[in-house]
Amino acid sequence: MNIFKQYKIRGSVLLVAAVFAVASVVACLPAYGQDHVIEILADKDSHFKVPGQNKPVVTLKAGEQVLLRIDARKSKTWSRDGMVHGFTMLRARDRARVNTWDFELKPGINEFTVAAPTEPGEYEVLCTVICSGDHEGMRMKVIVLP
Ligand SMILES: [Cu+2]
Repeated sequence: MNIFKQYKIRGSVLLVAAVFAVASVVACLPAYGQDHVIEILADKDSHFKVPGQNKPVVTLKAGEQVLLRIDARKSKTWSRDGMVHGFTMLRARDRARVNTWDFELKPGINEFTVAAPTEPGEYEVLCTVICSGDHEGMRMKVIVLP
């Protein structure tokens, strides 16, 4: 192997390493500067669950940016496009939709960066995919603090 060829190989190794380093940084970006990660399980028994809670309640501060990390597990039925649950939020007082909080969940981890409503109060998350006979009961409370 001549020196030129060696340099070439070393160069491509460096390039691959550089690309990998940049890709890793980019992959971390959505979580950068995020301190409020909310973990939710959209379970196969058609219930939302929050680790460490008997009844799932999520508490947010008005307007704060959060990273929703939702682990979705397939229930008895799912939508044609392969989504196993939905996740949409309503204002409890008048059932008005919070437009930015409307997601469909594929099996596995789903991550969304989203701002909490700016209006404090009580909200409700509903599943929007008919995931089983218990789908109607797939709800979770969200409390937005001032
Ligand atoms: Cu569901």
